[in-house]
Amino acid sequence: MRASTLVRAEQSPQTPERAAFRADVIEGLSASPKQLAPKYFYDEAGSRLFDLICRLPEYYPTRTELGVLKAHAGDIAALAGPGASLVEFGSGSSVKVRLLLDALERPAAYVPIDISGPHMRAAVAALARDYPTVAMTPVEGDFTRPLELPHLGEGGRRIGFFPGSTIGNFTPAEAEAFLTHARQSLGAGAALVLGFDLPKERAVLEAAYDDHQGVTAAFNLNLLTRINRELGADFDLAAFHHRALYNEAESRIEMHLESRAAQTVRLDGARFTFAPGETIHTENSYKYAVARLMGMAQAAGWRQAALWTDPRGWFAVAVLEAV
Ligand code: SAH
Ligand code: AVI
Repeated sequence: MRASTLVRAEQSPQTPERAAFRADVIEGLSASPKQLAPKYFYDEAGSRLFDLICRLPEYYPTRTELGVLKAHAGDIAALAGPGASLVEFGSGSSVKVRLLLDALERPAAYVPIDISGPHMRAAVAALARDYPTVAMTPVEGDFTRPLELPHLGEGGRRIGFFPGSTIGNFTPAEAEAFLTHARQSLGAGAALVLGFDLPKERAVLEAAYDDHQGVTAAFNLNLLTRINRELGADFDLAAFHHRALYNEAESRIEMHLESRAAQTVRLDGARFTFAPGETIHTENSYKYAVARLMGMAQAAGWRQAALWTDPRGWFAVAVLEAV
């Protein structure tokens, strides 16, 4: 089989998701500055790399949030009440939800939502073996778009779960819109357990997003591998360099892929030229002060029922209730 035939074979089938990916990549590489949406990091390789990131010594958010959740799982269970249903936005490997499932009184259902379908389904299959009495209905999809949630029974409370500081990967306007839509889709009487990363020293932040082993660099560069494989582009990975910098004025870590030289990349009939040092902006990770995020939550129709941080004040978990 010739190489060109192979490329075409990998590009099929032309699903609506693949067509949207192609359109977004062409639009993002045509923009100035060039940009790509972070939701596209998560193909199967990207999801595996994210799991490795969570175990890195420099990447404090996962273990810090796990500490806060462990300390307050009982408080969350008391707020949720018996027979609650959990809906996790961006469930990944469904690790943190185990703390809640262990603490809740007779949890009824778990609905993980994730764009990375095969990775989510493998995680949920393992979870279902450990929690056989909890009804599990995974939903593969983009949580920034209207999604049909499965019917969740009427018995217990609906609890949204949005950990990991994934809210920080939205712009502030997108984050507020997400909080509004989450409240509407969870419905009256719902609560939302929201984990978010707090502003801190530049050195700590930049190390967390540019680790010594180069795992975060591989995660960032995997986006180009994915575009080559799924869309037939010809990115030369060796010609791009991972960059992570703290933009203090915007209170966000930015990840970029920086072109090492003048070069042209082809995708379909289009050609995208790069100057040396020019970047593709691939991710923002906002670090919100508590007051700012609680202001956004309030504007989105939520009130703060509880809020905890770790002893260093690096990461916060809030429980919000629909007003
Ligand atoms: N909740 C887990 C995983 C966080 S990583 C934790 O806290 O550890 C972010 C997860 O969100 C990934 O699994 C990714 O696939 C998913 N994700 C990112 N953007 C998404 C989108 N727009 N729609 C649905 N899932 C998304
Ligand atoms: C999923 N998200 C909250 C991670 C973050 O920290 O913004 C993604 C990530 N990017 C680089 N490292 C981790």
